[in-house]
Amino acid sequence: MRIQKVGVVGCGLMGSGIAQTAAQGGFLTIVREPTPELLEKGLERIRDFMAKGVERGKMTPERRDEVWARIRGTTDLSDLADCDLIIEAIPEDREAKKALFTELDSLCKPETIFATNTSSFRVAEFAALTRRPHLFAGLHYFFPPVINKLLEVVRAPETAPEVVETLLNFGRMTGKLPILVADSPGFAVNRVFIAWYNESIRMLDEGVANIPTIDAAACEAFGLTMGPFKLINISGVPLAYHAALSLSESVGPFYTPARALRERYESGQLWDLSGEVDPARKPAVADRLLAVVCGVAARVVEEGVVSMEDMDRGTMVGLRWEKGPFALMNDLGWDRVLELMKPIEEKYPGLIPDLLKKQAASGQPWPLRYVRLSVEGPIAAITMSRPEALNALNTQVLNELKDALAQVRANRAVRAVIITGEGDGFIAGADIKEMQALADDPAAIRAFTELGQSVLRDIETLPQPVIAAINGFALGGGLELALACDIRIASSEARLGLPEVGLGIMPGLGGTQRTTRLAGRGVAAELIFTGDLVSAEEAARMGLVNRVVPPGQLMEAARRMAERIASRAPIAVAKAKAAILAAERLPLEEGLAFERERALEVHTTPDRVEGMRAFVEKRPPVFTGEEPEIHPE
Ligand code: CO8
Repeated sequence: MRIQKVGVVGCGLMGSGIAQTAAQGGFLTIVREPTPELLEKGLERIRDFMAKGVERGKMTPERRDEVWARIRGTTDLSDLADCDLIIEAIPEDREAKKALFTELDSLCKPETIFATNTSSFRVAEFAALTRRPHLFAGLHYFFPPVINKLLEVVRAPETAPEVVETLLNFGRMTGKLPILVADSPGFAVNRVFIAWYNESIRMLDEGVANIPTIDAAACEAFGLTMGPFKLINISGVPLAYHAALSLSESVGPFYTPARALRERYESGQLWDLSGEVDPARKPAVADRLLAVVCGVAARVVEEGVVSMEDMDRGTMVGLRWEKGPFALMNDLGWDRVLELMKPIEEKYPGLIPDLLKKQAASGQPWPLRYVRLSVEGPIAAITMSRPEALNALNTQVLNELKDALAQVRANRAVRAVIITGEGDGFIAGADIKEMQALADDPAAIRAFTELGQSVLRDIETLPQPVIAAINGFALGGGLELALACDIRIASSEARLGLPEVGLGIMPGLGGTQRTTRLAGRGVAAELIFTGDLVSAEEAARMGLVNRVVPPGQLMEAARRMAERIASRAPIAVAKAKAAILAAERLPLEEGLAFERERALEVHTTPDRVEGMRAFVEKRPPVFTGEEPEIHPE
């Protein structure tokens, strides 16, 4: 499903930002407000936001003009009739939304996808009013939509899988980090977020601590710069109140707005943030918030709304928490988590779900995965899936990648492998935060470096060819990983480099060796000594990348190449790979001898018989990868 033209209905605070991100993603975008005055105000919002972006150096004037040129305004809903996607971003008024979708359904071409940005209503309720529930989903943006990268893609019961896939891709192309959630009240992240601030205010109600202490404890426990009270002062008391009220009606009384929140809402006043932090009271506040958040997060996952990994990602990216609830629980360990849960279980019976209790009883940490392996026919795809850190390589990721490679090695049906990254980055290097924590322990840094080198060597020595589909930043260890692959295809938007010396370190995962072998000493020296990032085109000119394709065609190009490789004789390909690698270490005479022996081995395979026979019979060959029979003397 191709999206080229996007309609955004409503150009208020959310709609204007949504329209800007769509235009930034390269989509022709039409915004609609019902009157010329509202439309002008909405367009002004976009112009202002982009002007601020230019002032702050986040956007060049050229980029602003280019984005602006893709935005049109209208007051006439029928101008949206031929849009491929329409995103509704009008105020949270159920009847108004119903009327809008009914009208759009009769106006728009049958294949237009509809998405609502609602945060309070069920997507299915609106989908059911149209003749296209399979083309109906939610796109739940977070404030401010241009800056906050989180996007919940809401799958209603009838949403077609290809629509979900299209919207996930649309989100990525507009610079968002999309997570997939089910159509349930509050979706995923707000369930946790609202529980977090409402519980903070309840502690104020109960006199557990004062506002500065609760804010300070929340900041420390979740690695934040702003606690719940300060945040609500900025985003608005009415918003916080209504969001809690709405969840209390749909999910249950646990979300009933805390007394002080209701009072603030009724008085129209902000919180008074002044006062002294009481260090003695901080631990009790932090413990209670951690317990509530972890319990609710596990409940939302148990309900099948979201995966554990996406819940963590959503809270980190959308709420700026340092760690998600599941990673937090893994860090705390079950003894501590259960100790935290005890008083919460008594206070809110039934809040802690069986899922959490069962996992605790197993004694095993939550099985969070950051590397996804999928095998379709003869092609394995390995996706580095830690987009909140641009897929940076930490010990856990390296271990998971090692496992995935071992599975691929053992699977004889796999004949080609693609490695790519989720989100904006391919891999932005080794995880600097983890390395910083290990830095004073030479043995730990050595172990990390050896693990990284061994995983990259696993890629290099895999019998199946490996294609790196470089979708974004390939930096430091990320470029080193790509260089360990056999072939590199890059998106034209990818940026590559070895910036280590700028961090006071040097490449340690093969950057000095593989760059030199592939592109020569001059290129290696320039990249490594300057630490400069280069474009995909420059990298191709340097010989680091085989080819460059437009971003939307990257995976298709990688897949097509993998399919061609997979259609060839696998033993011939594997032995040829070994011989190509040998060329890097052997003098020519020895290399030729190595090649000759491999070629003779390949000559004895049933696939050689099949390949030549098929040529003579003028038909495509069918290769099995069967090993030759060994006849003992
Ligand atoms: N490690 C950890 N986190 C990272 C990394 C990384 N390498 N790269 C990005 N992230 C995180 C950021 O911290 C940020 O998260 P948060 O907001 O929570 O801090 C998130 O990813 C998004 O990144 P930015 O907000 O920075 O995104 P921008 O689009 O503004 O910038 C860049 C993108 C230019 C890629 C920028 O993130 C950057 O410069 N990253 C670091 C790149 C780098 O220096 N890589 C080399 C790392 S060192 C290495 O790989 C050495 C390997 C060998 C080690 C051997 C040791 C002996």
